[in-house]
Amino acid sequence: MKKLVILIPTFNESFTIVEQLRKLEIYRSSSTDEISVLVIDDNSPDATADLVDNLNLSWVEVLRRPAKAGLGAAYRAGFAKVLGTNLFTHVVTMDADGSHRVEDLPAMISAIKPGRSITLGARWIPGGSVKNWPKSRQVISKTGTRYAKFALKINLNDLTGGYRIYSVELLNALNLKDMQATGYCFQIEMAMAADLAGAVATEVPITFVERINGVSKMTKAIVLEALIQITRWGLVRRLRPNADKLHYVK
Ligand SMILES: Nc1nc2c(ncn2[C@@H]2O[C@H](COP(=O)(O)OP(=O)(O)OP(=O)(O)O)[C@@H](O)[C@H]2O)c(=O)[nH]1
Ligand SMILES: [Mg+2]
Repeated sequence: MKKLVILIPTFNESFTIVEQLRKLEIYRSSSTDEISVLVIDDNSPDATADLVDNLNLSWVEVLRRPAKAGLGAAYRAGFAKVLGTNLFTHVVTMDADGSHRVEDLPAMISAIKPGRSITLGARWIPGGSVKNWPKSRQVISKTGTRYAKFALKINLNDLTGGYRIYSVELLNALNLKDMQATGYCFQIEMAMAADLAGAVATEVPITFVERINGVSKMTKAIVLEALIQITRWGLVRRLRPNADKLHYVK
C-alpha cells in the first residue's frame, strides 16, 4: 500500500478548489492507497485557505504562507513540510483548477516504479491530450518542452506539466532547498534534478483540461524566467557536468 500526499498550491482558487477536493474525496474512498492532501496557499485574498479549512475534511491540511511567492517557492515549502513527517511514500503535485483530472490519477499511481522515481502526467505523447487550451498556450508548452529537452538532454516529452508523482526516496535524495526556480520552470528544474539523481522516469498520458473558473497566474515574466534558467542550466550541464549534480543531489 502506498501512502500518498497530494500537494495543491493555490492562489485565489476559491472557484475551483472545492470541486477538486470533492473529486479527490470520491477517489480516495475507493482507493486501496492512503491519500491525504496538503493545500499550500499564499494568503489568497479570496480566502481560499479559510474555505478549505471550513470544509473540515480530516484528510486535508492547509499550509498558510504569508504572501504570493511563486509556484516553485510554494512547492518547496510543501515538500519541506511533508518530508519532515516521515508519513508518506509518495508525493503527488496537482493544480487546483481542475486541469489535472483526478480520473488520470489511478493510471499514474499504477505506473509508479520502485526506488527513486518520478511519474509524469504527459500531454504530448500518444494517448495524451489537451481540452480547450488556447493554441498560444499549447505552443508555449510544446516549445518549452522541446527547448528544455534539447538544452538539458532529458529524454522526456512533457517537461512543463505539473501533474506528477515523486517517490519520497527520490525527494530525500535531492537538495530541495537549493532549487532555484520561482515560477513554473520549477517543474523543469525538478525533472532535471530527478534525472541527475538517477531516478526512473515514467510518462503516463493525461488529458489536460483548461480551467473553466478562476484566473490564470501565468505571466510573461514566468515564461522569461523559464527561458533564462533553461539556457543557464543547459550551459552548466555542458561546461561543468559534475557541478549541477553536486548542487542538486545529496
Ligand atoms: N501557492 C501558490 N500557488 C500558485 C502560485 N502561482 C500559481 N499557483 C497555483 O498553481 C496552479 C497552477 O497555476 P495556474 O494559474 O492554473 O497556471 P496554469 O495552469 O499555467 O494556467 P491556466 O491555463 O490558466 O490554468 C494553480 O493551482 C494555482 O493556484 C503562487 O504564487 N503561489
Ligand atoms: Mg491551470
